[in-house]
Amino acid sequence: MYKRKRIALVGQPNSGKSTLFNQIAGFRARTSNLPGTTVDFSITTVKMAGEEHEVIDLPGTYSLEGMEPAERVAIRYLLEREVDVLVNVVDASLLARSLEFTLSLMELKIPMIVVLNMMDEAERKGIVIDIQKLEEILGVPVVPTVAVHGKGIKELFEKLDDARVPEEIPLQLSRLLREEINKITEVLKERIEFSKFPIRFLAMKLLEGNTSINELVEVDKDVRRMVDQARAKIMEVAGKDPHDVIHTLRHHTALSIFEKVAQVKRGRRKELEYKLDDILLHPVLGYFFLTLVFLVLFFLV
Ligand SMILES: Nc1nc2c(ncn2[C@@H]2O[C@H](COP(=O)(O)OP(=O)(O)OP(=O)(O)O)[C@@H](O)[C@H]2O)c(=O)[nH]1
Ligand SMILES: [Mg+2]
Repeated sequence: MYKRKRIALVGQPNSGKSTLFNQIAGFRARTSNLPGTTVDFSITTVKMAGEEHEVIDLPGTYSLEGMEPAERVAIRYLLEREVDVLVNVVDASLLARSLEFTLSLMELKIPMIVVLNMMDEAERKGIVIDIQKLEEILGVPVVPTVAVHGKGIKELFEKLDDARVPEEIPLQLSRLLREEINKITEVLKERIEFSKFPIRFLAMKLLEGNTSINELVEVDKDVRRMVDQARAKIMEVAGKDPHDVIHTLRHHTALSIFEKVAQVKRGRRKELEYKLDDILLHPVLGYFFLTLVFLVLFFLV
């Protein structure tokens, strides 16, 4: 029987999720240049290529931590509801930074598609992205879009069926981290009968001290004690909270992916534009040119 797909738009604040949602839904959810515009989720049903889908616009979130109330709405939605396809909306002009969150989302093991939005902005900054290479590295479809102009939305829906659970991109974990994660994973496996998420993901999040996971997953006293001991051990050896250690590793992995797929070029025309900007917007020279323009206008009129 045909099952309607539930598609969640997830990504960092200001990446263009609501703009994409509006284009899909044909109505106006609130968008603005301020991060944190969407604070609750909106749902719409769309019919594309004869199939009905449910699309959910989630508040922006920088990580799976959930520091802000709006971020928590997004994370809880992802963790509690059945999502068939996770559409990770990324600001292509801030690719290096955005890939960190993409790597976190990949750990959820939900079929995924990456939308590289703001391609116009990336182009303006001279960032050239090798889409095919990024697809190969991430192991999921990557669709370039310019949501404000409705570009790429048809292609996104065409690729829905190609969404797949990403393979894990391993972080360069130290032996100690690996051992502690494995230990917690083994104990969790014995105690948790059913989990929507990979047990290893849960183990890692407990070790990181992730608040959202701690609120959602009930673990007994023994596991809690074990996690606390592991956290203390890592803190002692690395001199940092396990969360910070793992965050740094994810940051390095994201950066190395960025370096493999992106090039920053400044065309000659762009160079000229930047030089002109520098002169015309100069704190002192700028006023001189402004006065000159007024004088020219004055004599012309
Ligand atoms: N240049 C350009 N601007 C875009 C594009 N897509 C969205 N924007 C603009 O980016 C800003 C943020 O867009 P939103 O859709 O509100 O972003 P969001 O991801 O929903 O933000 P939060 O709800 O805060 O998470 C708006 O001013 C949009 O008009 C795009 O492809 N290109
Ligand atoms: Mg929004």
